[in-house]
Amino acid sequence: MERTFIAIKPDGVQRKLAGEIIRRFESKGFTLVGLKFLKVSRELAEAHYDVHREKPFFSGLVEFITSGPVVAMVWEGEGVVAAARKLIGATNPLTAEPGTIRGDFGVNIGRNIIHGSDAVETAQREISLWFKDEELVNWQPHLMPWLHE
Ligand code: YYY
Ligand code: MG
Repeated sequence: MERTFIAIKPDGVQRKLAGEIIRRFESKGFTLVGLKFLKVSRELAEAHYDVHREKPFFSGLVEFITSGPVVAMVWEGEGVVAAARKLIGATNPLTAEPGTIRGDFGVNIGRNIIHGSDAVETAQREISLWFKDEELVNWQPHLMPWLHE
């Protein structure tokens, strides 16, 4: 079953949006398989955003993501990687559609509340970067027959 890595960034945590965000993923029908609350080290932040190392916003991004606690999660479900990106909305909250997390709660690209893996391979890389195997829970939610034919 497909899995994706989701992180509620320090602004989302400070703004008390964690419950609302988790509710949206739950309500959609995805399954939580990993969750932790942590202050991110510079080393983890730089590894996570390695693809953006040469970008002008990289140092500010690392500074921001290490500035306060984040909620790191792994969610599971059919097509969850792409569907989570839809729930999250466009990178810039100002242009993100209303109804998406960034569209509903954000105004600035540098404070866009949440991270979601952009592809299945990226998700696998990010999940193994943030979580040990034994921190992920394999379980079968009882509502599966009500979500799938
Ligand atoms: O995957 P996503 O988070 O939607 O965007 P990315 O293009 O991967 O950029 C990662 C992160 O960097 C973004 O969430 C905010 C920040 N950022 C920025 O501060 N300024 C930009 N011009 C582009 C991205
Ligand atoms: Mg990205």
